[in-house]
Amino acid sequence: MFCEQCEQTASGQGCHQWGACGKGPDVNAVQDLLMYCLRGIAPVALKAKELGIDTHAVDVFSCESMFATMTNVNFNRKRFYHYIREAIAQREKLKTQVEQISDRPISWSVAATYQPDWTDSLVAQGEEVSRNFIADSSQDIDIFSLKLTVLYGLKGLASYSFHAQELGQEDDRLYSFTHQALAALEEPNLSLEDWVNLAMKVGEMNLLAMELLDAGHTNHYGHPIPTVVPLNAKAGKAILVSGHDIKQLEAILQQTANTGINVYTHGELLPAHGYPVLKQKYPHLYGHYGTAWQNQTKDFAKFPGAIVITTNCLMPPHEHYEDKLFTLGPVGYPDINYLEDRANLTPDFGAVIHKALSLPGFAEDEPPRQVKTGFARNAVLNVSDQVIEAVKQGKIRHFFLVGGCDGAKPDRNYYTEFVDQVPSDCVVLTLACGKFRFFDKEMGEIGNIPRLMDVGQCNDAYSAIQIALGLAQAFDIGVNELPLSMILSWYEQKAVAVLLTLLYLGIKDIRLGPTLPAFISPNVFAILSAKYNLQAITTPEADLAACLN
Ligand code: SF4
Ligand code: SF3
Repeated sequence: MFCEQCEQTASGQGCHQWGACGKGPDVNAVQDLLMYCLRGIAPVALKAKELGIDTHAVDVFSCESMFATMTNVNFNRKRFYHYIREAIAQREKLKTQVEQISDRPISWSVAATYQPDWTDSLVAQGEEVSRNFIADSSQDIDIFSLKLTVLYGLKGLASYSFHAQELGQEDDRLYSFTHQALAALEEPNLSLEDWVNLAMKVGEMNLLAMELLDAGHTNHYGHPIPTVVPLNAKAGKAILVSGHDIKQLEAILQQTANTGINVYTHGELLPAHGYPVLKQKYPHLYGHYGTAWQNQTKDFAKFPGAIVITTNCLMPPHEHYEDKLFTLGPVGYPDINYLEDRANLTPDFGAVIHKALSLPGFAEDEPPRQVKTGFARNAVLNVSDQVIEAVKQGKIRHFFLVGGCDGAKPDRNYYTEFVDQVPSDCVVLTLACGKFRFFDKEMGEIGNIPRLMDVGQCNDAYSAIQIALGLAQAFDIGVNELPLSMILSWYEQKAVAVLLTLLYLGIKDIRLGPTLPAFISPNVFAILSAKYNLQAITTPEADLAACLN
């Protein structure tokens, strides 16, 4: 196998025997085969769009199934068999429609005519497709690097497009671009410059996807407001909801209303508490449980109720909690309960409720502990006058956006230490699951302005961008001239997409860690450093000093 799409890739050089995430070579092979099938759908979908044929089913399918190939999403080989069958069926159906309308014969690419041998091993066919992709792409290490950057960024983009679509927010530019970029991965003759441009286009389109997702969230649930969230458990039956999917969280809240069950968020669902509509409508959306995704095997084992995983990051579960674990949507694991969609794209959570009621729940109230979330763009920009005044009076010297993914490696302590050392006249904005390294730290306030503000999930990078642009406009300077430094941590492909968005916007001096992506070659990194001054993190002391200089 070969996979180097995430930060924990083996020895920083690619997983070859077995995934450090727990993904086996068989699953990796069928994921690669699915990606090849999606590269085969792409030209057919583009031709269909050109002819005015409805491609919606294929568009949504491409995004959802690509999402399933992201790190820590789906480990179930059989699920990928199903996706591959579906991909070929959808492609052939669309092709028939195209050929009926087209006034001349079409010569399709090899990928667009590919047919797996259903009587033989799909794993072996996936391995072959993967070997061919590497052989065709890797003669030029820098082009291979950019191809992988585009491929991994596309997966992140697909995941946000999928979430936005669930909330009724779609834009054909996203789907068309996704197919164009997938088709480009089969193009042998693109130059280095073409690939750099395509990577930036992934960033541009990801900005649109995050904007649509932001609209989906705020239209349904209101603009987040600063909200206190209990971290202590409360006596009673309990369901824990993990991942990023707020629509599925709402469906669980609807179906658990009046059951006496308290619903807790986990991981990237913490910011859900900031949405006023959810808080008002569902008083049993009680608190947050546990910390970052990589601690889930301990946290889930202790949780005395049912657990639903809506998206990444799922770790291979331990046997002492797997019977209370449920997955849905693109997420899956062999022999773990999977909740099928109903017509409105949310499952029947009856089995989850039944499980939660059969488990002990929390016996007693724990001593109070809390955090605050909900500092999204509206909340922050509403007090921009006070922020600007505080900056002008020298009360706030600098802003740090310390955000991104968390992970298990010890060198991620950099982010905890960095925040510990931020001087008392500076403000930290944070987002995504990397915040769990310091999210409950008491940092106090400067005037009325909290020194630690949680902007939201990783996709709320959109909100953070709007905050930065809003402040730049208020100060009447460029965003790169703001007293703002971005200290980012990455782990999976959503973070790749977000990073490409920030580069597309021309944001400079980003510090990235804990290690640089294995798929970025030294030359490609040199190109990005020269243009954007993108740099690797060093030590908290040295980076802080450089940012404040
Ligand atoms: Fe390795 Fe990451 Fe790929 Fe898993 S997703 S196989 S850890 S590179
Ligand atoms: Fe975290 Fe998996 Fe990336 Fe949404 S939940 S940021 S790692």
